[in-house]
Amino acid sequence: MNKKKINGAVPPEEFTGGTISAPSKKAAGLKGVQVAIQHLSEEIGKEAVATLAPKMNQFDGFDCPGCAWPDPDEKRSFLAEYCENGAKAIAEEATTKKADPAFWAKHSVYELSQFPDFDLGKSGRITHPMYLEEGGTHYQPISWSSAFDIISEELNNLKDPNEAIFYTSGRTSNEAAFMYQLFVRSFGTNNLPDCSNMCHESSGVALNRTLGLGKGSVKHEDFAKADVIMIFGQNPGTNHPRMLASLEEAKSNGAKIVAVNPLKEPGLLRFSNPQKLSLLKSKTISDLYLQVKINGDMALIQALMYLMLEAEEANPNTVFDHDFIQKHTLGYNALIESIRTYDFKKLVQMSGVSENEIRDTADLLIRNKRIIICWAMGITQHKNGVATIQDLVNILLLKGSIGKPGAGTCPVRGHSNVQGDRTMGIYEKPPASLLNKLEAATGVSMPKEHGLDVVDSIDAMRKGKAKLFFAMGGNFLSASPDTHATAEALNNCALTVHVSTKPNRSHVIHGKRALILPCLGRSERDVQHDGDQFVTVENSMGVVHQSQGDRNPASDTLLSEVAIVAQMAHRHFGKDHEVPWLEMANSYDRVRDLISEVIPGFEDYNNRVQNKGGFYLPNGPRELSFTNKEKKGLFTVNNCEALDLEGAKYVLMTIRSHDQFNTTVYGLNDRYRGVHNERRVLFMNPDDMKKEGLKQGDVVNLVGHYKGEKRYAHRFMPIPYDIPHGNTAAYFPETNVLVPLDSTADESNTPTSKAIMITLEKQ
Ligand SMILES: Nc1nc2c(c(=O)[nH]1)N[C@H]1C(S)=C(S)[C@@H](COP(=O)(O)OP(=O)(O)OC[C@H]3O[C@@H](n4cnc5c(=O)[nH]c(N)nc54)[C@H](O)[C@@H]3O)O[C@H]1N2
Ligand SMILES: Nc1nc2c(c(=O)[nH]1)N[C@H]1C(S)=C(S)[C@@H](COP(=O)(O)OP(=O)(O)OC[C@H]3O[C@@H](n4cnc5c(=O)[nH]c(N)nc54)[C@H](O)[C@@H]3O)O[C@H]1N2
Ligand SMILES: [Mo]
Repeated sequence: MNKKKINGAVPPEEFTGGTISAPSKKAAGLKGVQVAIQHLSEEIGKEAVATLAPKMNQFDGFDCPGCAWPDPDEKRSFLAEYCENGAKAIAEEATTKKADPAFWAKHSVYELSQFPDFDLGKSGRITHPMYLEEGGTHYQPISWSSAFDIISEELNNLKDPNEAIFYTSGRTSNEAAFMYQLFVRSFGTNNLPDCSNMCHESSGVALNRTLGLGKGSVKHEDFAKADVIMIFGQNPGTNHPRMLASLEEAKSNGAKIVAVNPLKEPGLLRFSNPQKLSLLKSKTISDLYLQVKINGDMALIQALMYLMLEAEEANPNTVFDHDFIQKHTLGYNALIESIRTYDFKKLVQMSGVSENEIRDTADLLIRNKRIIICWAMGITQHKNGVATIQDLVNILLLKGSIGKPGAGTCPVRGHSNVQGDRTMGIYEKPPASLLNKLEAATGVSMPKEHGLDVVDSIDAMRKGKAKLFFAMGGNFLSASPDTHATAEALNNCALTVHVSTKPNRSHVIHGKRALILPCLGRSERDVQHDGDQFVTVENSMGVVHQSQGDRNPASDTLLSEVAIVAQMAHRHFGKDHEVPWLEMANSYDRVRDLISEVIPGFEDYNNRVQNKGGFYLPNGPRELSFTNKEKKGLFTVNNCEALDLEGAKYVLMTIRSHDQFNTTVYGLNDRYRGVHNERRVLFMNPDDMKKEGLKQGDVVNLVGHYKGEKRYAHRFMPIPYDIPHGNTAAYFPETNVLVPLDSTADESNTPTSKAIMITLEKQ
């Protein structure tokens, strides 16, 4: 399909005047504390910093709206269980700046579309519901009741409920997520795409198949008990900074840490813990740093399994845990047969890692028993993401490293409640058991046909098969692949609606009519008819706990996400509907009571969530009870193939800078990688730069190649960086325009954001 380009869909392609320095050799430390305080002071004022920061991630405070790394179950630092990037996340939400009706009157939608993402986000908190009428140039304030009238009118205009798409980002609380999916299914569709489709979906598919649960098996405390921790395709120094404290503890208990990453990320090299008085002393994190080629991971894992099998055959019963394999697994012989056919030399070469380093790593796996494997977007956002994760599981099963202390799977989640949202039923492919329980508990009949994920939703909107787009949080336009295709999709809709805290590009690339519904943030007090409310969230390790803000809301007009869903549902279904929507929003205890009835593991929810620190959800693999089809830990045979360059020259991975949360740009620095005041950079191998005749300060266009089509991202500054030959990196979302909509991971349909085939065009 030919793409129509909509002006303003991509941020302005202008440089901000960057400087480059040598990358840092360690993460956090005093500089981290200083930057955290600076961000908070700029957004909320110096005085407020002292009262806000200590509330984050404490037992009686609110959950950090940043990442999903868990809080320690017992000890919580007196200084506050937060980090530099958590502080930026909260500064962003608690800002005193306002995108109020005067702001929207001053700037037309077109004008706002020409703002850089940084300026758009920094314009402040949205204070009132805003409406863009058909053909309108400016958003105008509208009452909540008129906004709900418009939504209901457009829902009634649809010929089929499947013409509506209901997206969710991962900050939504359990209560809001549960209400939202109930509303959507009561309306008649399972079109519930979420950010997870672009994130850890590959983990969900692989783990469900092999272990029966799409979540990780480790607990926070396992880190302190591990012998070996492998970290694949993850940059915790920036994206999960509190994980570094867990790694530090693991190390002081004797664990060996192996990082696998095409970039030498400073957070994985050395760490100085800002919560300790020995601030200036930094500690080494990784014992081995395997600088794989982009997507060289599967070759590396298979080379490791080859060496493990060799050692096992030389000394039977010393490497593999045969007791475990016999009792708890299926498919061992087939895997061993396939390992025997591996071409070791070829795998080494495909991985990009030296044979010596691979042998050193294999030794660690051969000699030790308690192994944790962590991974994130460097693994999931590849065509073979599912298969690579299945191979990671193979290693753990061979070692019996599942369901015992200090061992297991650790897919490190992104958004702070992305895991909880899925648990609550935000899923386009709901299991029949969920639908049956919803029907039994509410008396409303639920749609059985599976719905659309992110990529398929975009396709449906582009083709005019879906006409209403509703987003519970997030920034669909900028986060999704193929920006121009996504813009066209939103543009095709009769109505686009965003429940948001701050302005973003999805508000300015809109349907015929558009609404912005402003909601409370995590740190804000939530008072409903029956009094003060708290919400609950689930972290990356399956702990469900309370979160309660106590700040005054950014405006009196804001509604909570729960109230927005309840009022929208009440308006649409009328007062005689089976679900008492408004009463549930009056007291979230009622929402939790319904969750108790419907979602396994949430029995007696209202009582159990009173526990300090919350409670663990049941986790089959952790207890060696596998609920997949085979009822066993399943070995799989996975085929290792080289990336198809599509005739292009370089592979591009799209990554996060240190100063952003997904599409929210906190600042223009990527301090650890030595980039200051600039986002339009291309990290390149110095030899490759030489070959292209490029020097620092030159400007190139990135040309994406896929199935004979070309895509362009203009004006990037190549900078020499320690990255494998033929590999490049640049930031998301500026490069999303290059991610082809139909280039997705097998089975999970996750966009392949870490492997885009490009050539360079010198300007
Ligand atoms: N401050 C902050 N925190 C965040 C976020 C944020 O944007 N800012 N985002 C949140 C979300 S939603 C998520 S999902 C997580 C994301 O957390 P990460 O997954 O750490 O995020 P990315 O920046 O995408 O980093 C991917 C890492 O994988 C490496 N990589 C890329 N390709 C490959 C490959 O082929 N093989 C290997 N081995 N490595 C590869 C990159 O060099 C990079 O270090 O963080 C969450 N936390
Ligand atoms: N090229 C490329 N693309 C990617 C990725 C990549 O690595 N490379 N990563 C992918 C990943 S892992 C993810 S998770 C997605 C992220 O996709 P999204 O979750 O859709 O994007 P965010 O940037 O996190 O959403 C930010 C917006 O959320 C709103 N918001 C913030 N807090 C709240 C709140 O409390 N409630 C509500 N209702 N709204 C709030 C604000 O208006 C803000 O502008 O992007 C994906 N896209
Ligand atoms: Mo994510």
